[in-house]
Amino acid sequence: MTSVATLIASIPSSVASEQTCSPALAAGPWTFDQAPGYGPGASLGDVLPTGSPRQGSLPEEYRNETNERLHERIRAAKATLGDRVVILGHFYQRDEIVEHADFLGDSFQLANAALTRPDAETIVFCGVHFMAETADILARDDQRVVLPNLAAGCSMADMADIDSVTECWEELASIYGTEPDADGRVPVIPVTYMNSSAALKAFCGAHGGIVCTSSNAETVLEWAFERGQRVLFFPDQHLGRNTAKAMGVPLELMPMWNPRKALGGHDEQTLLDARVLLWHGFCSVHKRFTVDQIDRARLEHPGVRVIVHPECPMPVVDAADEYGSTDYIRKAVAAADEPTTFAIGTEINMVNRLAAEFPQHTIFCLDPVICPCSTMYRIHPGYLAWVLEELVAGNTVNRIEVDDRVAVDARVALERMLAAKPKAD
Ligand code: CIZ
Repeated sequence: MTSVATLIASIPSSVASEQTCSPALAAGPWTFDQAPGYGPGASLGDVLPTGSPRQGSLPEEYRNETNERLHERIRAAKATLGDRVVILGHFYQRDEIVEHADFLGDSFQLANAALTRPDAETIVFCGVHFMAETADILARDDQRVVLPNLAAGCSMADMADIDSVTECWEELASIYGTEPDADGRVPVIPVTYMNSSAALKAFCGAHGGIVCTSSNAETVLEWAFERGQRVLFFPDQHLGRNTAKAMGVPLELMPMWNPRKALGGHDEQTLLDARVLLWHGFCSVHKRFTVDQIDRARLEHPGVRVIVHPECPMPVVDAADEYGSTDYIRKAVAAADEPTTFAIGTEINMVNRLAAEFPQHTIFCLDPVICPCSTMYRIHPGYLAWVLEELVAGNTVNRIEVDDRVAVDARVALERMLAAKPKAD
């Protein structure tokens, strides 16, 4: 199976826009290091959020190095560092990075994996910014977390910022008040998806709320409904809607909050009746999946098993045979005894890796256009070689350090999440 990076590199630039979702994917990520507006965010055109870190130029010796030499340099630096470093690779990373990772998994599994390597002084997180922040919050005080490219952010995480959520919270308090009902349930519980800044996790920790992942979202909503009359769910509207709908919450009781409008764009009664207030965030990769793609897969592959991620829009989740987190998808494929055709609606690096790992099955991505998560894709072997060789030289570059005041409250919300086990476990 050809890696996604090799596949993109092999497409002539004149046709790249038809076969990939962005012709810019064919360029080395350092091409954009100095571009105005380039920074955390899923599309190369996203505006840099205020205060977000800038990568700066990757030294030329890494930009001009062949892939083969970069791999040799990564292996040599890793061997020199030994147990002092642990490299974590997210499921959505390119194969050229995953081959150097000590652990492969979702953000939650990786944050836990780092804890199993107490000798590691440095955790090199090949994922995106919010994942490195979470690892830093959960890591020991003497461990450092490094993100190889600081521009590897998450546009969904950037769609909810602490100021807009705080304003929303205050507006809600003006309607709901702050007093619990006769059953002791407070008016509203904040729930943030793992894909959010440390500041929002801290907001949840400080306001009786919790963090969820895509694997334990239902358990977390149950937890929240035991303690609150309603839930304010951010940033991913789709995960919130799909999960609450599966739990029987009617769609009309799930208004979407628009931070640019007074009362989020609703009248008071709608907000009073609401069970789940959804933020307007979404994932740029998962929103590409459509019901048409599912219909086509069923037409072309009778008997196909369609599994999609809960970050997909509701009609797509409804049309699929199953839905679940990356971990769910992996386990479902691994558990299939008979050779099966799977059409998967999640990030393409993960889908192609599953296809290579389970050759007894036919596995393909529902989206025919090659569209990796473009911020995950910014972790190129050049950046990994650079951060590792700097560590060998005694320098820590690209450290992600969450302010202690934020980390304390964020840890409260994360610990509540750790206690909320996924339904399938
Ligand atoms: O938590 C993660 O790693 C993400 C982004 C999704 C998932 O389903 O695992």
